[in-house]
Amino acid sequence: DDGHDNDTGVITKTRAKTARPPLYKVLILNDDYTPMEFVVHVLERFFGLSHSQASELMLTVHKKGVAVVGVFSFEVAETKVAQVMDFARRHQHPLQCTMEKE
Ligand code: NFA
Repeated sequence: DDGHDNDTGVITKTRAKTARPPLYKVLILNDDYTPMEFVVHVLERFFGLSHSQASELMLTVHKKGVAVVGVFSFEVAETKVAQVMDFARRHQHPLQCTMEKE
C-alpha cells in the first residue's frame, strides 16, 4: 500500500482491490469413545458428505487424529462447530469439533 500524505501530515492507506473475507477450516478430532457410525452420521448431516465420503473421512480422523472436514466463512464455520458440539453433547459423546483460520 502507498501511504498518501493529504497535506495535513496524516497518512491515508489505500488499497486497489477489496480483500476477500478470510476462510476457516473446520476440524474433527479423534477420541477413543465416540462410535465410528456417529461420526459418519455427523459428516453426512452437517457437512453434506455422501456415506462413502463420510466413512473415508471418519477413518482419516481415526487414523491421523484430526482432519479438515470443510472450509467456510467465519459465520458458517462457527455455526457448523456449534451444531456438531451440541449434537455430540446431546448424545453424550465426547466428539470435538473446532475451527481455525486458513
Ligand atoms: N476413534 C473412535 C473409535 O474407535 C472413532 C472416531 C473417529 C471418533 C473419528 C472421533 C472421530 N470408536
